[in-house]
Amino acid sequence: MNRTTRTRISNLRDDAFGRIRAAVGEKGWTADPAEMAPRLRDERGLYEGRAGMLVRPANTAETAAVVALCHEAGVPIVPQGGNTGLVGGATPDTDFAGIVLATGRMNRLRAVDAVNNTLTAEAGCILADLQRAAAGHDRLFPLSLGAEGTCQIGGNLSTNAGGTAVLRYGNARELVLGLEVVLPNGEIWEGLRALRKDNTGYALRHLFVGAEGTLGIITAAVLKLFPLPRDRQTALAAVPSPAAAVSLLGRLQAATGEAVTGYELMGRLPVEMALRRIAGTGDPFPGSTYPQYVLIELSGQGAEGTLKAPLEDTLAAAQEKGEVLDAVIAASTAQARAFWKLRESITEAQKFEGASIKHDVAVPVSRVAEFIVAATAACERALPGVRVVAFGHVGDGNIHFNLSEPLAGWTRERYLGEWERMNRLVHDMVMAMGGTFSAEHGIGRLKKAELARYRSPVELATMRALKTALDPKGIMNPGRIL
Ligand code: FAD
Ligand code: 2HG
Ligand code: ZN
Repeated sequence: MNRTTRTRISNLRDDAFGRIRAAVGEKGWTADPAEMAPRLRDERGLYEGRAGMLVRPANTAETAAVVALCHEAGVPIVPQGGNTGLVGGATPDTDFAGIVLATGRMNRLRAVDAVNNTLTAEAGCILADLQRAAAGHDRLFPLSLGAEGTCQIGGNLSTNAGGTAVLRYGNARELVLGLEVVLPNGEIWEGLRALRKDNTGYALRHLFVGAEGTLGIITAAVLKLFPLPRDRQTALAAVPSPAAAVSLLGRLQAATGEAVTGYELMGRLPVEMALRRIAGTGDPFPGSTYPQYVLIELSGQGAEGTLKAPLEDTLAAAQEKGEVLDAVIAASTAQARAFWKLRESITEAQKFEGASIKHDVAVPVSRVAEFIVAATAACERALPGVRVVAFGHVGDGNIHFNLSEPLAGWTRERYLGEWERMNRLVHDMVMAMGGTFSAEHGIGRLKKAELARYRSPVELATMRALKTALDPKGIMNPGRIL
């Protein structure tokens, strides 16, 4: 690129920046380095970038105006919600000259229709606020994950978030009926339909769910609500092995069917990390250590306590067969919360335990136990001293197979140098088992090479064709996913 072209692009960009500032008003942008700093690094501390400006539109019309200006001048955009994503998708590159577009000010709950069991919310609504709003109408919005106090529904949909209730209610994709999206050329697609049935051509909403901001900006969504459960039983069971955990899941499903709402596995090491690092966590079996734990949640519409007897009976039957070593059913909401706190603290606790090479993998539930055992042995053999932190949504076949730095003898840099080798070992194994190398966190920046490696040329070319058709100038979250 010669100097004249560079100058012309820079002038275009400056002009566009000025018009963007005018479009969003004073509250809608900042270029203050201190204010921008937390928006320019990712949750895991893996990436740090730069941007010309942080833009915070107040509504869909402002978002559309900003995107149209960017489209015209070729200014790239990184959309950002709560910035809790784990694959670097919301963090700009170090040479990024475009804008970060944060959705946080678009946080109106537009409507709740209790008869239709739907809620319409803007992208910047915090997930926990939506759960509370639904509960206020005696309804459940079931999407639930550790970052729910910070992540935003636009980010949840853009990553097709999973979490702890997928087993019963599905992931984010299954919870969305309609979307409003600002397309890469600044046009608004008004797809906020609240219908369970609508076979009118391509289901466009599914293109934007899981697109991680590469195809447009989700500005609002119609989400499904469910009856608020009347009965909820939470238990922690100590089990001898992952195989026993999977077997216990089958028993619970046979006994209570759909009532199995959450089923989370935790190895002893992640539990120890949470106990050691996070204030307010407690060992549910003080004085005893067990190899594996499962957190079980049953819920249903029967009278309070209805599910307790089948839960007790199933745990007792499993104990007789040696599949359960010990178990405690929460006697109060506070105790149930404490079990969940232990589970939800693992990600934060692991941060204090040195560098982590994470693998967000899934295999068919029938192969979860085989995977955990084989992958643990392979990683320990390949990297002696590595600490396997395996936990997660075993009911969906989704295991967070994280590898914490050995306790001694390694630097962070040297350990992270093992990233590619450990990824290969784990991901090859997962793929050979009919699984996936990214179950719920997405591709972002971190797993681009894995996508290119494991997805077929036909699949990649189809994705590229979609991207080019919708975003021919490549301004939406450039360099992410593909
Ligand atoms: P961001 O991180 O801001 O963005 C994520 C991606 O979406 C980026 O590519 C961004 O460009 C894009 N994006 C954001 N908003 C929009 C929009 N409105 N339109 C278009 N693109 C947009 N994830 C799970 O799936 N399951 C879990 O159980 C889970 N637990 C977690 C626990 C902890 C403690 C943490 C820190 C993270 C966890 N995550 C989990 C990951 C993360 O919380 C989710 O991916 C979440 O859905 C991201 O939402 P966000 O608003 O923070 O999005
Ligand atoms: C969870 O299930 C999240 O807690 C985060 O998906 C997993 O820290 C992780 O790897
Ligand atoms: Zn998870």
